[in-house]
Amino acid sequence: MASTSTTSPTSASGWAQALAGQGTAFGTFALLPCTAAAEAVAATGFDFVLVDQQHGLAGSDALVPLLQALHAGGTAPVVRVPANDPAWIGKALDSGADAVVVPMVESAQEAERAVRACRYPPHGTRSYGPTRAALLRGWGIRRLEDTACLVMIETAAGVAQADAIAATKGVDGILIGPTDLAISLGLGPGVSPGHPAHEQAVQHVLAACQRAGITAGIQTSTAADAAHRAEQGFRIISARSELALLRFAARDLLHGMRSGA
Ligand code: 3PY
Ligand code: MG
Repeated sequence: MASTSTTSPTSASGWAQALAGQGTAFGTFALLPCTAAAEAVAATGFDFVLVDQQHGLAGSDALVPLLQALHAGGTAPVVRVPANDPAWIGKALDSGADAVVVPMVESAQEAERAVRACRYPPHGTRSYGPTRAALLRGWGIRRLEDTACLVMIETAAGVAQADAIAATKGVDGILIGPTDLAISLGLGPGVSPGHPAHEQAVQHVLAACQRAGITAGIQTSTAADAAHRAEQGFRIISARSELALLRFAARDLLHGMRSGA
C-alpha cells in the first residue's frame, strides 16, 4: 500500500556518510527560536539541520531545546557558532551538537584555533563539562571528541588561504558562505551565483578540499542550485532556512490566492 505519510525516512546517517566522503548530505538552516518548526523540518528527512547562532534569532537558552527537537526529528544537529571563540564552540559541543561550523575563517592559524577548541588537552583547549553531550555520547574523551569541526571560507582572504586551511589537521570540512564571499569580492549580496569571479573562488575552495581529502560544503537557495553543487562534488549542501521556507511558501500561497480570485 502506498504510504500516505508526508515525510520521508529521516537520515542523520546521511550526514556521517557525507563526512566520510560517501554521499551527499542535504540540509537547511534553523533561524527561529521555535522547537516545533525545527522538529518539523528535521522530520521531513533533511540529513542535517544547522542551528545558526551567528545570524539566527534564537538566544543561547534556546540552543538545547532546538537540539532536542532536531534529535527527535531524526536529523544530525549542527551548530554554527557566532564567532571563532572557544567558549561558543565548547558550549555548542557540550550541548550535544554533532558538528560545529565556525564562520569567517581566513588562515590556517584561525582554522587551528577552531580545531583546538573542539579537542581536549593535549590536542586542544576544550574544558571538560559535557553536560548534555555525555547523555548522548558518554563521558569518555574519545567519544566526546567524535564530532566534526567545519570551518567556513567566505572572504577573499580565506579563499587565498584555502589550501592551508584545508590542510590544517583536524579540519573535517570547509563550508563556503556564498553571500559573504560575494560581498567580500565586491559583488554585493544579490549577484553571487554564476558570476565568473565568484564561481572561480568557489571552485578554488572546492579543489583545495579535494586535494586535502576533506569535505566541501556550500549554502544554496534552490533545489536546482543544490543539485548542481552536488554534481560539482560538494558533499554538504544546505538550502534556505525554515524562516525562508515559511516566507516563500506564504508569499506563493498568497500570490496564488490573489491571482486566482
Ligand atoms: C553566507 O552565504 O555568507 C553564509 O554564511 C551562508 O551560510
Ligand atoms: Mg556568511
